[in-house]
Amino acid sequence: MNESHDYAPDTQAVHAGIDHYEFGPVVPPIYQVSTFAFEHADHGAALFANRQPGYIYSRMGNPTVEALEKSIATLEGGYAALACASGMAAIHTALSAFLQAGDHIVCGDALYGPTCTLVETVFAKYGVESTFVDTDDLDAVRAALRPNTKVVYVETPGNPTLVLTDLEAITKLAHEHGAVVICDNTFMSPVLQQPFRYGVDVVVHSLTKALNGHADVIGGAVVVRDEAHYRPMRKILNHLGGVLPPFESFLVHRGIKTLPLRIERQCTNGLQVAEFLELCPAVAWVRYPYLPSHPQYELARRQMRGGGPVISFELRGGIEAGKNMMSHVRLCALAVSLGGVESLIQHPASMTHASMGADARQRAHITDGLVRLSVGIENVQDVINDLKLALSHVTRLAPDVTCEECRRNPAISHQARSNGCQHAV
Ligand code: LCS
Repeated sequence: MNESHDYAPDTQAVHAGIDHYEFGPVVPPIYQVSTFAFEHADHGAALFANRQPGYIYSRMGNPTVEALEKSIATLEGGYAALACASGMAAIHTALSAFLQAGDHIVCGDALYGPTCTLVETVFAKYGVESTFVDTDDLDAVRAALRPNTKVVYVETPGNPTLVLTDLEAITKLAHEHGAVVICDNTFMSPVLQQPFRYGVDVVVHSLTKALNGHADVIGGAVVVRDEAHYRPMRKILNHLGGVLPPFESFLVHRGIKTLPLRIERQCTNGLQVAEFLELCPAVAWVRYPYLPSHPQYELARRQMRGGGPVISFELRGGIEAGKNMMSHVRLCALAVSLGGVESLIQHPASMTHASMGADARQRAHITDGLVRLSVGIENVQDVINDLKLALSHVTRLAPDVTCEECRRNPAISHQARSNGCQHAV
């Protein structure tokens, strides 16, 4: 579908999707239009009948949006991409293309919270059954598959636990059962992981994250591996209507040019920050795919070209310690989202995964004390210094069972006392 597939990924990031436009601009102009005039009635009829290439109406196609779509399809090594209004719009579109009443979907239990909610509320309302399993456990996936299972949906690494799924193994299993595999590749981006290499059928992205990278766009994409899935998927998107507007497409396409550079820096920073956190007494454990302590380190090295920007960690002292730390960062923003140039820190149980409910979070091993950090492209020492300072507030609450003051002072809650106390500074 485009000509850049012969180049290396970092070259593709700069050039893929760029076409020849009137007056020779080197980037796609922003076609900020809703509709395109036909030359005559037969021309309009030919476009509608798909007998001739061209543009009709921007919900159905727009040159600026198409340039972005070609770029994403090239980077993923897919047949084509569809730019959507958000990551959730992309997931809704992709699931709608394969599911109908009476069907069943198997989902990983570690997914972005609203993805679980979409399946368990909207698709359930339409008569689609679902089973959530640990997709790291192939036996559990095999046991969950039913004759009416049409889709196996995974996110790897999972948000926010960073549990990995073996894409090659799960795809083989799903295909044996006649189900398609949809993989959310938001955390890795095509720079670090290309699910089509492992036979995955459809990739979805939140473009809001690393692909745009600058915290100024909400967007999503569906990427299809085969031509057979392209037309039906485009039709669904056209009818659901969640398309990405031209200006947002322009911004994401601009962001993609620096994606490999940004990701490289985020991987270097991410590993250094993860190593730092692992040595902090206030931190109970750290999850980062490229840390040898990650339970699936071997798989990470095989399937991914780097650890990515996201680190999860558990503070000793649970939720109170987490809140305390997050309230004391200065450089890292206390904000949701991830994968951008700036470091962001957040608390999944009360923020991104609150909509899942406590039971679903427990099933997905999202503990109340889990903190998620997305490392940006800043100087890594500045990020580490910021975390060090914030953690020093937690350390002040480190367990001190010998503190007389604590024992005497009834104003300190049991929770605070079990976390330690403020008198032990
Ligand atoms: N997929 C993943 C893996 C995500 O992390 C998100 C958003 C989405 C899909 C949905 O994308 P959106 O519609 O927001 O473009 N994740 C968020 C997060 O972890 N914090 O804030 C949003």
